[in-house]
Amino acid sequence: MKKLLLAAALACGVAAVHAAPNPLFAPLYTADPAVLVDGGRVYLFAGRDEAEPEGKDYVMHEWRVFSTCDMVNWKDEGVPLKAATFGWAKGRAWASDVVKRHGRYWFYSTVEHATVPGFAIGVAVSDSPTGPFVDARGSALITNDMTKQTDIAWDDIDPTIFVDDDGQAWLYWGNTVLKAAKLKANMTELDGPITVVPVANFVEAPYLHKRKVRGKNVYYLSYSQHFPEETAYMTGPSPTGPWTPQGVVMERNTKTKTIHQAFFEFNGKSYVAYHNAELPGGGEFRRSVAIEEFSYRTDGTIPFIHQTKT
Ligand code: FUB
Repeated sequence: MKKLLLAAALACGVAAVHAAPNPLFAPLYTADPAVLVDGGRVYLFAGRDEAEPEGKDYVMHEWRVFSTCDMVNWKDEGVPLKAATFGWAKGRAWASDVVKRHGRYWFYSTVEHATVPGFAIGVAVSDSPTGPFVDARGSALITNDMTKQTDIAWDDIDPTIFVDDDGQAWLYWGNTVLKAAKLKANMTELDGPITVVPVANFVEAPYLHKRKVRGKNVYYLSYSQHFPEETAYMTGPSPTGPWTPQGVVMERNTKTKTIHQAFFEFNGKSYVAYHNAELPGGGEFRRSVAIEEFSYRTDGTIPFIHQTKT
């Protein structure tokens, strides 16, 4: 029976009945998953944690991409983008998100700026979801102006990119303060002012997705709150809300303080990707991506989703 299931999954003719065992992508330590479903495959992008076992900070130079057509067998597609690809950046390949638009793939990435203090957001583009991606602007899309007293070096991180059915692209990002802006159709320029979205206890990792509930569009804005982090979300009737807080859907990690979720649908099933640090040898700066399958309630809300812990 097991062999039959494996053969079916390998052929990708049917949806797998279970997902690959967590944590994923051993022996690599990976974090900050972003997911793109395209052409019958799931592409999962993650930063690679390269810190030593007793490391005291993130060491991240590149993003990795893995793909599957059955949620069981993952292919390591290599390195689609490095922080060094952005000539204006100092390094530090923090969280990112990828979207398809105009038949091309757009990679929004957090990196540390070389000349403007703090982190910034760049945009890279490729004709393939597995890259190679190239800098689409030659400069940062978002820089940290550090002009306000409340500005911190890492408050312009963690982009999530969402293109709505009307073609409008929305970028959300931030740490401590959640920010939002429209993008022009070229995907490389802001279209209007940056707005601040008030969210109690918001820390980082915003993620915007949309689905139909009883025939109506529901937008889900999920994020990490508190520190150590837990995953919470809000829902609204548009990409700008108004937002109704819906509570916590994933618990804190015990081995790392961050989570960073991405919700997606594939072959009629719902999943959330996130990271903890359950891979042997893991820790605060040696995290591991995992995926849980779940079912939305009939009213569209997300049930509490337990992490796989070892
Ligand atoms: O991976 C570096 C940072 O840790 C990310 O930008 C945050 O979301 C947190 O996961």
